[in-house]
Amino acid sequence: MLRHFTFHTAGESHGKGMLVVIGGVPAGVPISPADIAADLSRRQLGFGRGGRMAIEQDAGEVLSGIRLGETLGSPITVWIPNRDHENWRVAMSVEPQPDADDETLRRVHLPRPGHADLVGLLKYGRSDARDILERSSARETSARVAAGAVARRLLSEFGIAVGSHVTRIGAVEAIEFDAMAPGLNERADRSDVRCLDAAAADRMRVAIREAGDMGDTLGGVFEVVATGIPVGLGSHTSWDRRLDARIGAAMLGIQAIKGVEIGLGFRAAALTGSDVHDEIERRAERRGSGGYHRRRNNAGGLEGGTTTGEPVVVRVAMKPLSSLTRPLDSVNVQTGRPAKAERERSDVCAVPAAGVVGEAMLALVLADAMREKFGGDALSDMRASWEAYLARINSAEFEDE
Ligand code: EPS
Repeated sequence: MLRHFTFHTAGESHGKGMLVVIGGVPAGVPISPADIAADLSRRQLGFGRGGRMAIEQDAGEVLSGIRLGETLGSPITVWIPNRDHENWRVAMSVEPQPDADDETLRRVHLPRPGHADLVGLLKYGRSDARDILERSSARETSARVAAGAVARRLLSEFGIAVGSHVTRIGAVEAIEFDAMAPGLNERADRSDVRCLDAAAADRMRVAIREAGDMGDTLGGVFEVVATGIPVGLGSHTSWDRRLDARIGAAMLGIQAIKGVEIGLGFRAAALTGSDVHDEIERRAERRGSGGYHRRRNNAGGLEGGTTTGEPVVVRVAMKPLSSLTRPLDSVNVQTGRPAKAERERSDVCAVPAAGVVGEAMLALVLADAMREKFGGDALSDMRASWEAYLARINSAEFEDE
């Protein structure tokens, strides 16, 4: 889906590890392995995570594309080993294991409602849902976050920052904040539910603990905000070039995501045009938006599928995870008889971690749109093109200025 700044992930949750190959990164972007490791470890945190996060210590090893602290313009490969693989050597063996029984091979015949298990079994002609769930697992998001960290580093060369915070977990909703990206993550990361409202954060923790005690899980909502974006990323000219469509697809491509809103989102549908649309005024110092400014940002930084120069604000709804320790009704796909679904070790709530994944996906879409608009094999070419564009959109002469 991304055409100019691309990434491909590979790897199974309990296989040897996760791999990501990132393409379209211009040469000359300063980057250190610590930039990638920092986001990987942020993704691992969060109240409500299960036992697996005590095993993994994701840092990511760069295998290609970076030399002496700068990108080369060649594909960047990052390898994230699965420490847990040590406990899954036989079950996840590449070689056949004819002597191993179903239990040793950790075969799964009881698909979990809400999970990819059953649809994947039918579509791919498999009988063991392990063949499906190993890849549908959200462990794969570690590879996306590594790619997102590279995208974030590129964006920061242009003054663009991306952050996120949690606004809802289950029935607990935080008070609304006009959150701006610079400094947002530093504030959100201080809370183990990544929520800026301390009182709501306390109630979120209680709700997560209660759901866990009941063998249940909880979803929620996180908001991703990007600032410093120039006017003109995306395009009104074709449906698939509209940046809101690209952001929506990227967010819905995250495991367990069921809803995406931009700006006011669904709330705008209940209001009048004059309540919704953001009035325009001149503000010559706003060079990134061509000297214009919106009095508010109900549009979430996008009009006509194109960035306005105001912050891009995206809210994303995550369903409760589908691995329950008190499982729901299902069917044994070997016998066809009713049975309880597979009981797998699981997180109770992964919304705080999903916010970090949402940042990565937004950073990747924005990096793609920046490459589309400003090209550049070398960062210096890209910057020259960006500066020429800013000069052009700020060149209008007005009688009163
Ligand atoms: C996941 C189930 C859990 C999570 C995992 C995603 O793993 P396990 O089955 O090994 O207990 O911990 O998330 C990660 C490993 C991760 O790195 O985020 C699932 O079924 O999607």
